[in-house]
Amino acid sequence: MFDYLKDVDPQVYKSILREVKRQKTQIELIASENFAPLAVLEAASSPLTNKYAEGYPRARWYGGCQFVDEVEDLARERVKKLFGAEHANVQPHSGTQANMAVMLATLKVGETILAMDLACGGHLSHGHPLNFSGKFYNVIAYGLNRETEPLDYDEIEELALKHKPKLVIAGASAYPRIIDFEKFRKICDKVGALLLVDMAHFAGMVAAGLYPNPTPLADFVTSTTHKTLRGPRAGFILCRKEFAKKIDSAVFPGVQGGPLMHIIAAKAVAFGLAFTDEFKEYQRKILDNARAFANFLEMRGYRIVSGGTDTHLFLVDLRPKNLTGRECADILEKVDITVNKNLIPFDPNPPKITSGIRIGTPAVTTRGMKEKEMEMICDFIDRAVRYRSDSQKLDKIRKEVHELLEKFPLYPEFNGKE
Ligand code: DSN
Repeated sequence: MFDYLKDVDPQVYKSILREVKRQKTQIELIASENFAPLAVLEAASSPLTNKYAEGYPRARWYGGCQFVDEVEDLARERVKKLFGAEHANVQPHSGTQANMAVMLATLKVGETILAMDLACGGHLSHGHPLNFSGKFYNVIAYGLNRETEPLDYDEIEELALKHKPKLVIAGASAYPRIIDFEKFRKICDKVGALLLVDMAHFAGMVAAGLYPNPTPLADFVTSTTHKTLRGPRAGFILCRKEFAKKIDSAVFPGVQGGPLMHIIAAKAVAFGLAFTDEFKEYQRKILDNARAFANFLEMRGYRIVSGGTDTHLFLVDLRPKNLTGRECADILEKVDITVNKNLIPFDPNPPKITSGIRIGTPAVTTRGMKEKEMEMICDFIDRAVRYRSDSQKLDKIRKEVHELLEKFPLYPEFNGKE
């Protein structure tokens, strides 16, 4: 790998090697990250990057598009079949751009969106004041039940009746429970709102039948492709036929120019792989690992938000350990375990500090780890937290982390030397 790059641009080559080495030698627990299969990486680095293909298959602005048309058709057909959708647009470069296109297709500036508060687990592109969605639209935020921490559907309905949103968004980046799409549909029908489900985090589990499929109930479904779906870094939109034209024009020319055809090829590969029994089995293991992991941490005195998880991720409330999320993430980085600090519901700390961390199991499951290894990682975390001021003990844990990772090799093909 990188036979040409290392001579042509040694600086970039070396940085890539260092990053690959980091990925190999750290336990990756960031819930939104994963390791794409080599076939996906190959497609993403193919000469399809050379092709301009503004427009859609058989309706392009440039000549020479017959083969990239084949690729985009494959990606569209596969993702439609995977989720049972009437129409798919596979051009969004990211989940945020997918959401942006849906909003452009459905809302006028100043109209009202009802979406989950980022502080309760929502996403930046669902109406955060610093994001386009919060700047262009009137955003009403819904949250969680303070006692038990699942979504508060009564509150969502009350807010919908009061504010009459044009678009309701369901979906989150830090919510460990199953979202009841039927309840959302009923609320939307009551107030005449459109329903957008952003399934970026749990799309792989939907594909495997382990999480309810929002596609038959929602007007629009958006997603990324690089989280549980284990594809390239990108997005897509599903919708009913009646919205197909609006969505396609909102993506191009609405919010994007030329599509990234090499990435669309990589999406087609990932969608193809998601039909396999091996992929379904993989999603089942992600879930088993997340549940086991949360349970092991709970047994060591950490509070798990909402008491557990139905998905690939969970949130850990660190207050019983007198630790903030930022402190914990920094300690774990010292032993080569990567997590992100995360607000917990009704967090007394600000977003740059937080009282929690978010843990996800897609990446460690891709490396082949099972419940036994989840227990070992829990033990590393707990010891690192307990001995956080003892650098010798932290060094020992780091060594054990590396020993564990050596048993679950990642990308043996990328073995270049600096
Ligand atoms: N930033 C992603 C996450 O970590 O959940 C969502 O876009």
